[in-house]
Order: sequence, then C-alpha cells, then structure tokens
Amino acid sequence: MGFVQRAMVMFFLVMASLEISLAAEYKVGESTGWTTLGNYNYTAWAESKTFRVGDIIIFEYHKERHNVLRVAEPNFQACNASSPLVTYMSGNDSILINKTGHHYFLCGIPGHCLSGQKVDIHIPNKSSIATAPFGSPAASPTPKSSAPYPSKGLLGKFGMPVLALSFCASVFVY
Ligand code: CU1
Repeated sequence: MGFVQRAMVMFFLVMASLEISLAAEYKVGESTGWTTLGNYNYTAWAESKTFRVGDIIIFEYHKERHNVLRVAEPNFQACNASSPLVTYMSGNDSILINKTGHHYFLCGIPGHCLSGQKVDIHIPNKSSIATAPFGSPAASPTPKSSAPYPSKGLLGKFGMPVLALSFCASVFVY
C-alpha cells in the first residue's frame, strides 16, 4: 500500500471509531410520544433500537396527564409507582443513559403502566464491541441477559476506538 492509501485507511478507521462513540437521541414512542392513547407498544419500540452508553432518551408527554418514573426491576414488573428511583414530570424529559444494563421507566399515573405505558431501555454489556463498524446497525440482535449492572461503561465506550487505533498502528508497520 502506498502512503495515500494508508492515510485513507487510517482516516476511515478514526472516523468510524468517532462515529461509534457519538451518542444518539431516541424519542420514546417516536411521533406518538409517551401516552396511553393508541396502546403504543413501547416494548417493541425499545427492542427495535440498539442503545449505547451515552445515548439520550427523550420522553415527550402532557405533563398534566403523565409522568416518567425510573424504577427498580421488581417495581417495573409489578407496575408499582410507590417508590421511584427518579421522578420526571416536565413533559419533555431528556435522560442520559450512562451505563449498561436495564433502565426501567413507567408512567406513575394509576392504571397507565398496567395498560402498557412502561419501557425497558436495555444496553447489553458488550454492545459497543459487538456493533458493526462504520456506524451501521448491528446485524444480529444481542441476546438479552439479566445480569446486574457491571461497571464496564468505559471499556464499552473506548473499546472500539482503541481497537481501531491499534489496527491503524499495524497498518503503518507494513
Ligand atoms: Cu401516563
């Protein structure tokens, strides 16, 4: 390979690693927003996404009619709104997902969670490393695990750039 080709390879690898570490924003329910109207399937919505550490989850809703409670798993399963970890009620809440694992949210208005207004934002432990290069969506879904939160956020976030840079280095050896 000539110098120009090597430089281009390095450029693309660096760009790819940068794109992978860029955070994305996801609006829960898309144009439907956060509501009980229309029985939106938030579970299917969440499963259609590949969330990564650093992503922002946006809940948009009528603040007189709904709210957003972050809860622990048993309370998520039981639709128990009595002891939320965090309460959001602005009507337009942007929530940073800053670690892997499950992040459980539900609406605390009586009956809403039971009618389906609940969502599990799940980041598999190895999501960053398993992702295809150049920012394309992962080809195969990562199996869900019920492992507790590990503190692998930094490894996940910097794993790809480090891999890409070490590959760049190996290109320059030849
Ligand atoms: Cu609600």
